[in-house]
Amino acid sequence: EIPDEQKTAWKKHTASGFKNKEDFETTLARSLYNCDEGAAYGGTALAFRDRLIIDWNKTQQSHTFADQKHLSLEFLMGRALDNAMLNVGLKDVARDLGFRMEDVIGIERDAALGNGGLGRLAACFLDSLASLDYPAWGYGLRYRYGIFKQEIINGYQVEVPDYWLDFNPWEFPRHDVTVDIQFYGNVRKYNDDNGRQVSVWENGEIVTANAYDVPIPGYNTPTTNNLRLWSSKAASGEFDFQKFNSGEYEQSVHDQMRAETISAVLYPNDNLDRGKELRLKQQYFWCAASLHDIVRRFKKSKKAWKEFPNQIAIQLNDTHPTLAIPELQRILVDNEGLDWDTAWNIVVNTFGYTNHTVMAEALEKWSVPLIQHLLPRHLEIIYEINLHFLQYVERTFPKDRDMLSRVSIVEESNPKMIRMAFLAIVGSHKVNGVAELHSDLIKTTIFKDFVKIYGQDKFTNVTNGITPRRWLHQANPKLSELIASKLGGYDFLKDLTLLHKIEAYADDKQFRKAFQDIKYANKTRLANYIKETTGVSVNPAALFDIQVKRIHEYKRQQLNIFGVIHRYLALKAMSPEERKKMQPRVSIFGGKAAPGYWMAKCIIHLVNEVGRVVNNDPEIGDALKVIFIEDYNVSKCEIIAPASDISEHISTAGTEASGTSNMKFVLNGGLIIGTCDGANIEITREIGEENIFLFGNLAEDVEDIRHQHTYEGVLIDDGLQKVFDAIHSGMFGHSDEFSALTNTVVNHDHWLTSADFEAYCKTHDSIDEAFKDQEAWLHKTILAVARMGFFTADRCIEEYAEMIWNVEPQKLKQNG
Ligand code: 26V
Repeated sequence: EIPDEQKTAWKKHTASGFKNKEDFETTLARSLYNCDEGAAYGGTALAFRDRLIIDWNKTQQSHTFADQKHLSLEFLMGRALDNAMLNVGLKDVARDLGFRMEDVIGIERDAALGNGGLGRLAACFLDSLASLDYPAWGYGLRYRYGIFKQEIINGYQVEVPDYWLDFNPWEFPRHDVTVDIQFYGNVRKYNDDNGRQVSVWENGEIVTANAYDVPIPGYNTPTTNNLRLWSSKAASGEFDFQKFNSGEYEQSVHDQMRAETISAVLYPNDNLDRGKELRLKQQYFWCAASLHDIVRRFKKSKKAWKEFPNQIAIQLNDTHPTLAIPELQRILVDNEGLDWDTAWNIVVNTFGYTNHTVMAEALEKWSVPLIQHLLPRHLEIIYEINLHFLQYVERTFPKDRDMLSRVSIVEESNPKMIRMAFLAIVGSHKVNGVAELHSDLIKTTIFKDFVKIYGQDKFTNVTNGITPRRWLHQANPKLSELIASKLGGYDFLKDLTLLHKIEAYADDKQFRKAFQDIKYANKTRLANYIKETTGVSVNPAALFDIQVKRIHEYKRQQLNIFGVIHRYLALKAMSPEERKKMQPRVSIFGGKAAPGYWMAKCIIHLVNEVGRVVNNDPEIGDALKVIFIEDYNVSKCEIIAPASDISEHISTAGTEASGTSNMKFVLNGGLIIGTCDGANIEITREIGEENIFLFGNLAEDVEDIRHQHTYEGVLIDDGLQKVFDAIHSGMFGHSDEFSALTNTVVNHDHWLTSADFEAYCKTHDSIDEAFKDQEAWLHKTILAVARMGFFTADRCIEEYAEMIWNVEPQKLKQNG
């Protein structure tokens, strides 16, 4: 029961977002006197939404066509209300609502239209684009089901569908914005009056794309950009009334459902290409709808086609949107009558391609027969693009015969496959990686030949970043406030390099104390959450060691849990007195495994079983706790990231393109244990190598070690062997459950778990040592925070704008 005075206070403030009480009551269809947290959320969200809409409309009126567009199949937005309040600048008004604001905010479901880093990066970029006043739109799919919810039942991952749309105040259906999308059919050719060959794609099946718009408010600016999400529906003319009337309505309902299936679910794989037809349909549906929309808006401007790339830049978030390249070429040649070369010039100057992985199994390929069937005209265009490209390569490298088959967009396998990354490179004017090491690696490995062909300049690096609005101010308001108190305000939220000024306080006793208290409070908040959700009590004074991210062999959660077992065995072998001297630890894991990724699921199971044994071992007590946090997502990360002492970013060197949670943890006053991989390297350069715990083999040596494994077998580290013996003894449940996990290490150890194990454990020992000296530890963490300015997504956007899009901010007039 909520006390009356709270209700009244809340009513007063929330209703202020509405014109009057009646407006509020009719909008929510609910009496103010019958109001729970759900209604409080609904009311507050609708009130803030109304404020956004005014700025949104103004922004959209003033940005008519000079736009960048981000094509991404994933936007991992998380919650919107907190962000809307912050950006509209009324967060403090909302703070004294009658309800605890945290609880009201906590009602909102995550918009989880993404798998992990790639989708969250797109969301951070939207925040930065709006905050920096760039006119920009995101285009994505309105999945009815986002990434599945993870439940842990008896230690195993179980997937539950994420139906998130029943109350979503942040989207606006645009019933007037629809695009008809064609699939299947055939291509008819004829010569027009000028003797020019014309291709007509005809027949097949039509599905309608409906637009839903989501406002993206910038921080401390009226600029409010748009995220347009497409939803699929049976084409209006297609619902077959004849069938319906003649009693075949099952068939007609079936057709309807078939169409709606396209935008029904987000594919939960990251880093594994399975080549499913429905996924290709999703890709084309969304590319075609988006491009149609972009072209329609451009045509309204009445500008010449050659102006297209000056008005519009389209950034491809990985290869998932690559069909946009042949689609734009098709629109320009088949529909608009441009000649091939003029059209191609426009296409190449319009697109930029961001690569997010070097791992072979994640590089998309589509079978030629599948594309032929689904998109016959696009296949012709892809072949023609390839022909022009290979002719160019042959002219440039007449002696290198192998080159042609190596770089061909069409892989001569059985069946033939279209290599989407190659198509993306050929169809874009810039290609970038997401951290320095990664950008170097793509140039020297998977895209090496393309550097020869196009030269260095086509390839560039934009190191990832994160938005400090969500990942500092929202997630860690107390730290943000402390920083603001020293910097004289919150300007650092828009210019993160200003953080360097807190370096001056690294030795300030009072500041250190305040910093330490905030960390302790954040750890307590997480400890409470862990207690509520798992029943396990953890001591906030212990060292919190956190690894949260998608579960993947290359990210090496197995290395972490083997390390934990190693620690457990060591603790067990100690006398109680010795054990007391050890640094108490809480090892926290979280993350989803793709539903079909068996090895990843084994890792989750092992973590849970180890937790069950360790947490119930009376000899161990607070010396070690092992926690698996269920259903890790964006909003949980907002609680977790501020609560680490150490976080783990321990991928096999050369495999993690960048990583972005590494940035979140350091920005929130935690240190890192990591390999020399992805953005860890640049983080080290910025914060200083004395403030990070690096270990393990280097990317340049990984291939040699693997080669050695193949020819000489794997040498299992002694400590790791003890861990395996413990697992095999049945200490953590039936050892058969984990034999795949230990066998892959013994057989080939592709991820260098054994080769890096000793260094990993030793580094953890030095972390324990370092943590004992809390003053020195605080010094490190404060310096690290002060030096994180580089990793703001605002800097990324400025780099993209200058190097790739050639666009400038466009400020709205405040009172216009
Ligand atoms: C690939 C595929 C393959 C086809 C099936 C579905 C699917 C879904 C996603 C992906 C993309 C995998 C690449 C990816 O997520 N990369 C991550 O990008 C982050 C942002 O740049 C970066 O921080 C991570 O290191 C990188 O793993």
